[in-house]
Amino acid sequence: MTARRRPPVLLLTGFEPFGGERSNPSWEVARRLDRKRIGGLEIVALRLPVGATRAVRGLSATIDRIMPDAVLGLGQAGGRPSLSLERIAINLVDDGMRDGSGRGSAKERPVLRGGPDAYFSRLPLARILRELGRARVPADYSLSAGAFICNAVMYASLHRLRAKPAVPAGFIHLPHSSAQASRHRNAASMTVELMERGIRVAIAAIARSIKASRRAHA
Ligand code: PCA
Repeated sequence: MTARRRPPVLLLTGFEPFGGERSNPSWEVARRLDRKRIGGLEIVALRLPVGATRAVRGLSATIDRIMPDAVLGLGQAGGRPSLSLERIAINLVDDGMRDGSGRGSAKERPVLRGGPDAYFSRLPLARILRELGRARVPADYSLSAGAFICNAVMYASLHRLRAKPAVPAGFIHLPHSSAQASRHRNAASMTVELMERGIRVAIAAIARSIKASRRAHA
């Protein structure tokens, strides 16, 4: 008997609200896409806490359990004017900001003791940026995902998948949503609908690059 192959799965993570906000567009978008199929990839959404240790633990356990074919992390970077395609994640947590539990502390530590200094994104960034441009969703590269929880999650996903180089993994930061804009009058914002459209385009680009690399190795 041949086992039926499950459809390829993309793990899409978002975060709980933090910093006194009522919502976090990263989870708003991930939640809307949960269980959808995009480019043949089935989306599994996961909501992460804004605490480095808990977020990394939850993410790593989910990667081990569902063995995704791609991982895309989303988070909020308030003040950025467009979707930020992160290029690198570093092995550093500097959570001088308060975390979601309200117990922030300014301690520097590695994301994972003994891990390499940094990982590059394994998403097809050029393809994603090109297709976002075509779809008229504002987007740009960002050199580094910072040194807070989003960076820790990007780092941990790339570390967890280090022995599976064919699995694309990386991170995209989102601006404030329009719903958050009244609290941040001088900062750029976007509707959740536009961000969702952008993330759909990004996932479709990831799906195409997975297909292209499978064809190349067939
Ligand atoms: N943004 C924060 C953590 C959670 C989120 O959505 C960050 O950029 O690290």
